[in-house]
Parts: sequence; structure tokens; C-alpha cells
Amino acid sequence: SDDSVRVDKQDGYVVITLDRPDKLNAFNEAQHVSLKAALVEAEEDPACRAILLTGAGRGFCAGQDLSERDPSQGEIDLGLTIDTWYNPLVRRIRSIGKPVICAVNGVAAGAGANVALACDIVLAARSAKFIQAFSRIGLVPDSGGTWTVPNLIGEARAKAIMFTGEPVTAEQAAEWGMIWQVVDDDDLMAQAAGLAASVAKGPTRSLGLMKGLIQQAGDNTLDEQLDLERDTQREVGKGTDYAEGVRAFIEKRPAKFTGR
Ligand code: T3D
Repeated sequence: SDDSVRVDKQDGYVVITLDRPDKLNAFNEAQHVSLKAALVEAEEDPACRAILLTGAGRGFCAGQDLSERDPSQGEIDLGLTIDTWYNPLVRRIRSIGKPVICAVNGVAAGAGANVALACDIVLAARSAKFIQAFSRIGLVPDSGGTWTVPNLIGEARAKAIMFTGEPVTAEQAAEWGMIWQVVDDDDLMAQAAGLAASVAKGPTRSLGLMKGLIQQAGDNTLDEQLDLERDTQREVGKGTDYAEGVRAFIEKRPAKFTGR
């Protein structure tokens, strides 16, 4: 790992910043290594109860660093780089049992867009854009985009933005339900930090289980999902946060969750 990813530990949460602003934080191998290390550490750290991912400079992430790619020098096995880096990254974000918030501070293109959209709650600066840039270079969307994007905004819009590579503004993305919220550029980091601090004080175990339930819903029938909710409720109901939550309600005071 190197200095291409910054990690700032805050009270209850960790801010992970992609930090190669001259390249709009495009992924090279070193940045993948550093991001993986940062996410693994945040996942394993019990003091970390939420993760905030963002980018330094005027972009969030421009996807794969194309200066590492030169197909004219012989065939490159893109399947291998996807297996090694992009797929594990998306699987990690989706399986971490803590909220992962993404503050899209500027352009998010290619895998950069789809990594952002794999996060649990996405805020974007008003000036940010989402670009499914793959068609411009003769590829297909990766990092889960062909699954995530149509799930979020439907096939009609997904196909149009993917075939054309047309930028989607933050406002449009929010209107379509592709992201949670648009925030004025100057307020983005304060809003995102406030959200991270607030969810970090939440019942982390239930939030992690909730994330899993929501993500599994698409594969299940309603009957299966009802059973899964029952089983999950049975488990989470044994936790100290449930006991505290009910006690706080009865005592008419805010709950003080510990995440267990
Ligand atoms: O290969 C595999 O492992 C397979 C996996 C693929 C996943 C992918 O992500 S494929 C898609 C790769 N990404 C792209 O195709 C996006 C390329 N970038 C752009 O289209 C534009 O840069 C943007 C639309 C994102 C932003 O445009 P703009 O005009 O605001 O900025 P710019 O001037 O184009 O970029 C600023 C600098 O960043 C510039 O460098 P320079 O000229 O100042 O030295 C530019 O070359 C550099 N940069 C931007 N994106 C990339 C990049 N350098 C390398 N790779 C990039 N992806």
C-alpha cells in the first residue's frame, strides 16, 4: 500500500479518501491495495461503526487508470484484474456488516461510478456526475453496475446511460433513485460526516443485518423473506441494543447503543 488512500479515524467512524487527485483518483494497482487494506481494517475495528468513502480533489474516481493499460502491447486479461480487484472490492463493500456511506465529491466514471453505487448510502455534490464510461472505450460496465444500476433506476434508464455514456447529474441521479441525496458542494463533507457520525451511534448489529436482509430480498420470494426476517429478528432480539432501545423508550430518553 502507499499514500493513494488516506484513512482518518473519527469518533465511531472512519473516513477513507481516495487520494490521487491528479488522476481524478483513478484506480491503479497501488490504490487498490491501499483501499483494500483500509476497508479490511475498518471492518475488523470494533470502534469503527460506519465507513465514509470519498475522493480528494475535484473528482471522486475516474475508474481504472487507463495509463496502466495498453492493449496494443498485447492482449490484457481484464477478467483477471476484475477477479483480483474490482469484484472483491464490491463484495467487500456489500458484505461489511456496517453502514458504508459514499460522498461523491465530483465526477464518478466507469468503475468509479459503480463502486460508489455499491455503497449503502450515497450522497453527491451538486456538481458531481455519474458516467458509465465503458461504452466509450469498448468495454461493458463492471463492478456490479449491470446489476446495481438497473435495480436502482430500471432497465430503460440503465440501458440508455450505459449505451451512450452520457453523464448523469447528481440531481438527475437523486430524482431517479440512483442515490440518496444531492448536497451543495460546500456542504457535502459536513453533511456526510454528520450522517456517518449519526449512523455510527446506531444499533450497528441491526444495521448490518438490515443491510443483508435488503440485499437478499431480490433473490427471495416474499414468503422466504418473511421467514428470514423472523429468524433475524429472533437473533437481533437477543442483543443488548434491543434491551437498551426498549428500556430507553420506556424511560423516555435517547437510547445509548453499543452496536451489539
Ligand atoms: O482494465 C481493467 O482492469 C478493467 C476494468 C475497467 C474498469 C473501468 O473503470 S473502465 C473505465 C475507465 N475510465 C474511463 O474510461 C474514464 C476516463 N476519464 C474520463 O473520461 C474523463 O477524465 C472524465 C469524464 C472522468 C473527467 O473529465 P474531465 O474533463 O473533467 O477531466 P480530464 O481532463 O479528462 O482528467 C483530468 C486528468 O486525469 C487528466 O490527466 P492530465 O491530462 O491532466 O495529465 C486525465 O488524463 C486523467 N484521468 C482521468 N481519468 C483517467 C485519467 N488517467 C488515467 N485513467 C483514467 N481513467
